[in-house]
Amino acid sequence: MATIAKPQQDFSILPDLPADVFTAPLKKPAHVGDDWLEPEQTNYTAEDHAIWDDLFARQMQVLPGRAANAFMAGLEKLDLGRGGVPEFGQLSEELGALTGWSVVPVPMLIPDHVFFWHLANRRFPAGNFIRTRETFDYIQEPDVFHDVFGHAPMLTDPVFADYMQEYGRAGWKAMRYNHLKALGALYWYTVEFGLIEEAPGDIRAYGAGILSGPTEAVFSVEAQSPNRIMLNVDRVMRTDYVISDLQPTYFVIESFEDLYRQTVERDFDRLYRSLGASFTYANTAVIDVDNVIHQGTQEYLLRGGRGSGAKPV
Ligand code: HBI
Ligand code: FE
Repeated sequence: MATIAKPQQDFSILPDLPADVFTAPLKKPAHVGDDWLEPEQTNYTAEDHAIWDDLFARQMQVLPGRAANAFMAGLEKLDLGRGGVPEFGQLSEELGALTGWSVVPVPMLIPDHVFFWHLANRRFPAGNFIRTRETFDYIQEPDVFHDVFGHAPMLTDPVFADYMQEYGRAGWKAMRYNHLKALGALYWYTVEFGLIEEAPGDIRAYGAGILSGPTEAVFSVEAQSPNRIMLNVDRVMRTDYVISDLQPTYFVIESFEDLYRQTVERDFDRLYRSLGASFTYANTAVIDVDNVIHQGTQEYLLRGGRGSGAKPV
């Protein structure tokens, strides 16, 4: 049967996608090859560099005491506040020396299987552009600030670095089962919107989607509205997610080791065979087996969420 995962796939060159796998049609720009990599990094203007510096300064107002220690240490190790958009060659050398990862420029959102292939090779694809003053607060597509400020620091953590590579490998398996939505939920609730309990009662954010913006950095760890639930990989992979507003639920890990262990120990073949076509749990659900740290009021969502003027309380 063509959809059964091979035990260990070779990712040295981009594998062919089986014909029965569903993919979103993305139009490849003429100047990139099958790897979707830009020939070189954008030559950012002085204004672009100033935008990076202002975004950086804004985050530093809110991250201390709210971002995970591993993230703050990563910012420091990579010296991401040295001024201006980082040069990927130098950044990759520094990251490479720490965990073997590199950062490579891509024009836009790239196809899932290409994204996963880069991750499986410890390359993180980062947007080759930066937002403008007009889109300072909210952008649709991930730019270099989200991708580098948000994601690169965690790639300096050896365990998290391995988790991201495993995720890339797992992506190919999920695609062969046509259950990428389920694995996408795991990425969403960990890599993008994950929280970690660093000490009893001390909840910090490590997700890039949280840490690259000012509002959710506070909301995720302090607001009364959202649920905070200890992460269980099975439960998370059955949970719906929304991409355009503050999260109604965050999942909290006890350590990166535990996240890594839960992920590699879970038999995803078996899980995918048991899944239906849609998610079992709404993104607001609290279920009886959950280990709940905080049951949210959902006041923000009930008042109308983004665009309603509701305060992120
Ligand atoms: N492309 N550039 C880019 N950045 C992403 O984060 C990204 C992507 N393509 C696909 C993708 N993410 C998803 O497959 C995962 O987030 C699940
Ligand atoms: Fe991201």
